[in-house]
Amino acid sequence: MKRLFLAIAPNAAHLAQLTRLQASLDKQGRLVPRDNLHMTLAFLGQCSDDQQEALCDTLDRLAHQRRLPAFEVTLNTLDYWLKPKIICLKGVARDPRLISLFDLCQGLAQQLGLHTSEHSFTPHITLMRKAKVLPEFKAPSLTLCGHALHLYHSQSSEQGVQYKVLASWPLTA
Ligand code: 3AM
Repeated sequence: MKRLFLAIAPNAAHLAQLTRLQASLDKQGRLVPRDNLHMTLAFLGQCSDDQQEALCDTLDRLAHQRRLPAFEVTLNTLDYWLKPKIICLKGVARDPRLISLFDLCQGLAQQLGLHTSEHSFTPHITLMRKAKVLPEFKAPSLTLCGHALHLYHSQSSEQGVQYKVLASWPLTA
């Protein structure tokens, strides 16, 4: 079994902006390493090899049929989420293509008997975990263009959590 999730990776320019933003956060928490910064579309939980294969086959087919839409989303608000104790840069899913990609990922998870989100979708990138308080400054605005969907394997090791990309699919403009 592998702990998997589907997500979008920020490009190099966005990573630079995000790490600058992280540098200005109070050090009361654990910064997410640069290589781990991502925008989750579906946390899938523990997946068997069969579930992973079925997921990848379906996403291969949808990508081939150009049914995975590219999208834009603006993340411009810093927020502190009390329950998971994270600080994130969040936005609102206004682009219908992003909403349909989120619905598609959640629908696939449901069909395969995997974890689905019980919350409404708030696009966000987690910047800090084990955070104590929300910093009081205005966030920069960052517009992400989603051009690829990635399947990540989340592995815990002594060095911390590592995310490895297992598969990627192009999103069609
Ligand atoms: O994009 P973020 O950082 O919010 O919080 C975890 C992270 O999301 C989330 O999956 C992403 C990759 O690890 N996650 C981890 N465990 C989870 C759970 N049990 C979870 N989401 C929901 N339920």
